[in-house]
Amino acid sequence: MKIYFAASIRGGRQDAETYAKLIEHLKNYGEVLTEHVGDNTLTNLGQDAPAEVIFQRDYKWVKEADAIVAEVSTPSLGVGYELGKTEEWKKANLCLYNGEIRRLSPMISGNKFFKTKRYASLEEANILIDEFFTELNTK
Ligand code: 6K6
Repeated sequence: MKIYFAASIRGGRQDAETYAKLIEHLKNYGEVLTEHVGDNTLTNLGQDAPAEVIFQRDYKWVKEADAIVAEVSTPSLGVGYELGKTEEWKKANLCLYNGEIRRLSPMISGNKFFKTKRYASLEEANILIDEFFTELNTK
């Protein structure tokens, strides 16, 4: 199982620690292609790789992923784009949101294709991840 974990980078890194913990849990279910998203040392100023290289690699990874798990609490253009591709390519998905769901973009919360789930604690998020993969693996 290849898992693409999507979360804000340029959009803001205030939840980077949560991303890292979610990634640790996701590893119980497969290979997480995007571990760098949880890297605490990655600031919103960026890495050295040229944008084209990052884009091409991430595009390919979204395409080959079996499941996309996105943390969507912090608005991010990149995550929005990746979710657009997720829908185009009909990928299994879970969009995790920590906070008031009404603040989430209606382009995600209003789209029934996306499996959007609200969580209040890391434990809750991990349970939602467990439920998602249990359902996916019994399909
Ligand atoms: C830019 C800023 C920090 O690091 C960078 C360059 N590194 C990236 N490396 C890999 N994936 C990236 C990078 N920047 C954005 N992405 C992808 O877009 C990730 O897969 C995230 O899910 C998403 C974040 O988008 P923004 O718009 O918040 O950056």
